[in-house]
Amino acid sequence: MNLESIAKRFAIEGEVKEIKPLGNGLINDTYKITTDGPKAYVLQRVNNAIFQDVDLLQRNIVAVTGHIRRKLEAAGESDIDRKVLYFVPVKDSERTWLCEDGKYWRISVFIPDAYTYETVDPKYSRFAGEAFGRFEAMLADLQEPLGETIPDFHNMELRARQLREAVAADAAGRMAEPEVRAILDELLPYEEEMCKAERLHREGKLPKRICHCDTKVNNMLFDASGQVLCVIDLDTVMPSFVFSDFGDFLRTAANTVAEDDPAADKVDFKMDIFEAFAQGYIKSAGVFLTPVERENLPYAACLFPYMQAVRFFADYINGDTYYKIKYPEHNLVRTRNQVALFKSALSKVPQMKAILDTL
Ligand code: GN1
Ligand code: MG
Repeated sequence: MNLESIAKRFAIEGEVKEIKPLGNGLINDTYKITTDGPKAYVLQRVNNAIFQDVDLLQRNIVAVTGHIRRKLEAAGESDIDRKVLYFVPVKDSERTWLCEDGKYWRISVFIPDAYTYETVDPKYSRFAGEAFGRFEAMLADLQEPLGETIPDFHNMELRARQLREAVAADAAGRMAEPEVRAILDELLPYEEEMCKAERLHREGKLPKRICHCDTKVNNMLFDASGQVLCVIDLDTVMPSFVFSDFGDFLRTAANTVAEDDPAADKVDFKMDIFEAFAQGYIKSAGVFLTPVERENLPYAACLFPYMQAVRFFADYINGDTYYKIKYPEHNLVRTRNQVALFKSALSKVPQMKAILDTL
């Protein structure tokens, strides 16, 4: 496949000089394009096995980035091109995606002098909390309805059902492994408790708002001084519970180790990261959060490691059909890690509540 010929079909400036891999996402393939012009670009192949409606996905993203851009302009912000992503249209078209041989492509302008991190200290965690809260706040008045790019993406009831289906089908014959049984027995008792958000929503007590839904630490760009420039990886921006953004950030940032570290005994949920993130988040999101949303933030901090454990585990049982893996046990290692994080977070709920009470 010729990446350069794909790139040339978009309205980019200058001649392509080099295209090389960028980042470490588990879903899409990402490349950086350098040109002889003033701008560099990010080329991505969107994984359309996972994101089945790329047109809807790109329309969501264009609506969101356009809305944020207009807000930044109205607020008289400087350096706006580094504070919101811009997707380049295909030549002679308004569309921002291209399908070639069944593969879907898009290009955004590369933001220079920006840094991503796999871990954060409390100071950066506070900046991140504020940035994700601001992201949600800025989108609160978006008129255009957004579609769900992955239907029921963070629906715990669905994820629990998918795990049960994986267990029943046992497609890879992995249910015979004693450890797999043991992990299942460990996870199931919490299922009902973890499905609380869907119940609250059905009872009309919990709204859906536009959320980012993939608030991993490395989905945020910082400038050299540590200020947050913008939020990236917008494929999953869709209506969800605010728990998504609060919980998924802490799932990656408050873990003492990476989500796939095999040393599950070293996993611990870091309260200083929680406290700083909560401070930042409440500062910018406090204006719109309802009491039910606010009082359930500790639940969100437990829900996301739990949901991720269920998702990694179901993928392991299914024979690794969803997440990219680097070795055969990778999804099992990820599962153990997330189960340990879930348990650590659960044991710290009283401390989380005490912190939130002070904010
Ligand atoms: C995937 O796109 P990426 O690799 O940041 C996944 C997230 C998971 C994450 C686990 C669309 O995110 O939901 O939390 O892996 N994205 C999708 O690392 O499933
Ligand atoms: Mg990512």
